[in-house]
Amino acid sequence: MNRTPSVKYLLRAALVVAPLVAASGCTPSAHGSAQKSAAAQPTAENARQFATRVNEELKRLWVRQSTAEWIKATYITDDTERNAASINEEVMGYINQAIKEAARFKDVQGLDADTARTLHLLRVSSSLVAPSDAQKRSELASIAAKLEGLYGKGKYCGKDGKGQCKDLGELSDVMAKSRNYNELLEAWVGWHAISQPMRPLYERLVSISNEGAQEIGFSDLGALWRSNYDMPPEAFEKEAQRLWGQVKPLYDDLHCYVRARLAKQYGEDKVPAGQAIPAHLLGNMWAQEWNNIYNLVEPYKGQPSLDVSAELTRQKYDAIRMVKTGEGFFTSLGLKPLPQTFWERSQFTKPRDREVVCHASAWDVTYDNDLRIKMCIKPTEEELVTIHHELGHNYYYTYYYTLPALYQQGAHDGFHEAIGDAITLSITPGYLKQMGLLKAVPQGDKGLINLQMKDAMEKVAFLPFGLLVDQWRWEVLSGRVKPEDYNKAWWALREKYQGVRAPVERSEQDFDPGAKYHVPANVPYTRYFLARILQFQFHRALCQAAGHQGALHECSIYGNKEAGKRLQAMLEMGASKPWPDALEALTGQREMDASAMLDYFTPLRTWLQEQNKGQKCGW
Ligand code: X8Z
Ligand code: ZN
Repeated sequence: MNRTPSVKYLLRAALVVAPLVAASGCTPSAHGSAQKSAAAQPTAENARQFATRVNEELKRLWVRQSTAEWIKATYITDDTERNAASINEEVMGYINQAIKEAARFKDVQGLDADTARTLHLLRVSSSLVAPSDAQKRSELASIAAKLEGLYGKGKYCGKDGKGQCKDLGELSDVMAKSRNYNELLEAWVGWHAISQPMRPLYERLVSISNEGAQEIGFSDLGALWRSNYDMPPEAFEKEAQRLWGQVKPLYDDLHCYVRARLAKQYGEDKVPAGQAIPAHLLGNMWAQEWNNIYNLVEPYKGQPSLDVSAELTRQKYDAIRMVKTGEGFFTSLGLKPLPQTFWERSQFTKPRDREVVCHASAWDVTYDNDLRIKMCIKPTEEELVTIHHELGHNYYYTYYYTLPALYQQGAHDGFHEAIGDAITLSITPGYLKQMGLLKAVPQGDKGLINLQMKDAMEKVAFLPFGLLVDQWRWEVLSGRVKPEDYNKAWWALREKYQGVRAPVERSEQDFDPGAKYHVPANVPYTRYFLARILQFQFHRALCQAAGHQGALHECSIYGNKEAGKRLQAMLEMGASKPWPDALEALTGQREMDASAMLDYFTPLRTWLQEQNKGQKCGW
């Protein structure tokens, strides 16, 4: 599942795409009331009133912001970009101001828990912060809009620029389907050229937003991002590395096996043992998920097909039917159906007559159960999985939309990303057969290994990519990596974590991080790494609630109302409590833990180790 096309979470909340900033607003009246409170004594009661007002003002601003963002993402023009930039500018101004005002309550004794949490969430509410200098704020907002626009409009029109242009969706099809080394290379190089013009803009974004982060007391913007996990930023850095340490051995085994298979396909000279794999051979533009080359690594031939895409095409599934299928899973758990407006307001397919951001995203535009998805759905399994992912976001929104604005978020952003994915772990061959999307359920050890391989090519392969995108941004934002080394540092991390290398020489003319949506869109990425781990932890807990006995990889919670209740209880909490409380409500555990993921893949792991005997693994 590579989810290619689009997202939006720029804003804060939901996840999905969060825009640039958390939304809030800086209208004169909003300012006015913030100033009124500034004049008040720093007492616990005044802090409470301030927090209430900020929630109300933020909600108004965020609604305006996400409305502008929605219009922009579904109709990219200079005008919609300018319009969104203008409200984002206002929101950033409001937040900067509100955070400074909140600082006066820092040493107040006896704050009630909700007020203290609200003031904390306010400080970390936005993934982009502007300094108080109005000119810089306006520049930042316009840069952020331009960067996302450059990505959304990106196309490759052939080596001479005069061929038929291909957008990311078309280039991703090549990456997924072609097995021709040079054709893959051309698509890869073609797409990676779109981000060259982003470089000076990104440099400026780093510098201005760091200034903003420093004004509100963070060492840099990356430190602000890392402060959003109910622990000090240094502790979070260690936590991410701890989790990576848990899963790296599994990744290494998969890498070794896949590289050997690729060497068979493309030749030892192109894919040498003991070295990083060329980034264009793994079926995905960013080599982030490898399931598109499953047929190259299939352990046992002659087992029943796992190719859901073929069935979707054969049965002429359209976008609506695919989304209805997704909704059907959630309602089978006893969760409510999506509102009628979801069907009226979503963008399901790519419009023919205008530029849009195709990267999938889920929204509650008015923070009031105004649920939507924005996708460019094609009839593939990958897209079916992405639909469940996006609906997971929508189900979070629908269960917390009555909370105050700053609580309308996931327990942390990785929770938001993990809900739909946890559900997809229940999309077993048995379920797919029931849906008429597989002819037969694979049986026995061979069937199981094939199935686990397919899962691992998506879930396990993703882990290092999920981690490294922000390792790069943290280094860039902290100033440890300078603009003259942006690209070099990117490839050093891709090699270190993924064991993947650039297929052709790169230089500092290139800006390869910008070819991944979340960089120009300024969406933090560690959330997806956390989500890959959390989704198995959630799945294990939901399976226990459903009374499942036996191996974790055999469980499906489809149709189980007990599991639905447990899930709903966590969703309803939003961000009202520190995330360990939410995790405990669902799983009984207070720590993120990859052991469920490792358990799930035990059969495959044993098999991989057998296959890799005598191989020169590592890179
Ligand atoms: O961006 C997304 C979702 C929207 S939140 C489609 N994902 C990441 C990506 O596409 O890179 C989901 C998996 C990782
Ligand atoms: Zn998502």
